[in-house]
Amino acid sequence: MDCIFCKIIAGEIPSSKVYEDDQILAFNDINPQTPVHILVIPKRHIRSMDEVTSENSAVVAHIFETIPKIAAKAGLTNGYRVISNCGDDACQSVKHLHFHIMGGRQLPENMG
Ligand code: DGP
Repeated sequence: MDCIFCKIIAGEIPSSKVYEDDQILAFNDINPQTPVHILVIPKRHIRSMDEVTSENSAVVAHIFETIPKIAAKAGLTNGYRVISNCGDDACQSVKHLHFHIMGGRQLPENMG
């Protein structure tokens, strides 16, 4: 499958990993927009939020259970933002479900 994030999971493309377990991987965004900018992805390919179903949503729950630990480890003691871009209007550029953890400075109130 021609998916950049699947290649990162397979170790075919290097990444700066910050967390990994049997279900998910977290690594630093190659183009950070905030001092801390981490991507969290399921190891199983899910194209976007639109493809989350009752059959695969356990991994999404696991991601959200793990995000606070990843954020704490990254030093985000004063808050952070979690974003998932879905589809063209949201400018989703990588078609593998991912959650941006962004923080390390005061973020703007406006998100759109
Ligand atoms: P989105 O626009 O929500 O699809 O964000 C995709 C993010 O993925 C974007 O912030 C840049 C990041 N990205 C793309 N390719 C790579 C890569 O090869 N390595 C890493 N670490 N991040 C990547």
